[in-house]
Amino acid sequence: MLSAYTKCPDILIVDDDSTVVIALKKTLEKIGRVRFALNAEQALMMINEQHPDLILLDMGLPDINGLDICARLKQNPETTDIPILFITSNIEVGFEEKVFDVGAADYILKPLNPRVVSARVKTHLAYHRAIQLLDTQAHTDSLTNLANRRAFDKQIVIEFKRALRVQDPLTVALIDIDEFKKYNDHFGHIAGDECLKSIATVLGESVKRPTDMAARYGGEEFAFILPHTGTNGARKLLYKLLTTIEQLNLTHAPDATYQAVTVSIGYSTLNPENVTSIEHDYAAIIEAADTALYESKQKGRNCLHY
Ligand code: GH3
Ligand code: MG
Ligand code: MG
Ligand code: MG
Repeated sequence: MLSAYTKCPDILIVDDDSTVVIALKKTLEKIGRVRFALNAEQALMMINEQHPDLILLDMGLPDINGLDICARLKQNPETTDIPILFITSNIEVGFEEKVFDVGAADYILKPLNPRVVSARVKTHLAYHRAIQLLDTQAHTDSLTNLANRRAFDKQIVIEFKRALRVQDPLTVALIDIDEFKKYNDHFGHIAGDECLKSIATVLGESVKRPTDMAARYGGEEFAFILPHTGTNGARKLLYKLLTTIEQLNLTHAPDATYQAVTVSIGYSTLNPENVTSIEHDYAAIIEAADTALYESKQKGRNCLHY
């Protein structure tokens, strides 16, 4: 979670005047890793590939107007968060309004004063880091460090729409710790929290693709979002998870059914061709996984059901 906060910031300078680039580079190298582009086309390529933490953007570029580039980056969800500071000698009427209208964070006037540039860049990097940190915290469960319910709710909608668009299967699994009330009653809540963390670590490690998500759905219930995954693939992954958790051999309460802590799993796969309405069907896939989880509980726990 702290990586965004502590990493050396990447700064991109976009200016067609090489003397400006050299002067800025010298100033900003004390703050972060500095790259530069001499035109808009090169800049856009670098931004998409490297996702800088801050961009210093010349208003007057040879190929595309700086304002247009800024507007384009702000409209793209992938780049909208990157703070953009204009560098300009343009102080005509209405200029300030235009700069902020297109979503820039700030502007710096030429001739450049290195101390002012440095101070403004530091300020905006600090804002940017604070926002990133808050965003990470808002989407992370503080006990287990897994994605939280808010992150799950956002991601399931994104993945559902994507699955429909590319006609790709999507599996949702709900994973519930068996007889966890007995565990808490016997060992106490602090030990209960430790048990939740151990299970969560296994869950986090069992989803491997970058688009997979393991989340704490609530209490002692967890959820997986598995894009590009059909029923067979999901069954293999979830069966392995079931055994891995049992083999952790976390001693359960004496009155529990099994000696070790186990989980029950319910899962459901979306078949894109059968979908009739997005709102209804993405809730339906979670509901189906929940019904399947109930079946697993009914069948004696420590098992999975589709
Ligand atoms: P089942 O096998 O049917 O799922 O039984 P269960 O006891 O696991 O289910 P139940 O819903 O009756 O109880 C869930 C328990 O999980 C009760 C609650 O105290 C515990 N729990 C939920 N969240 C936390 C938490 O953050 N920390 C701890 N220690 N316990 C929690
Ligand atoms: Mg220029
Ligand atoms: Mg339970
Ligand atoms: Mg439960």
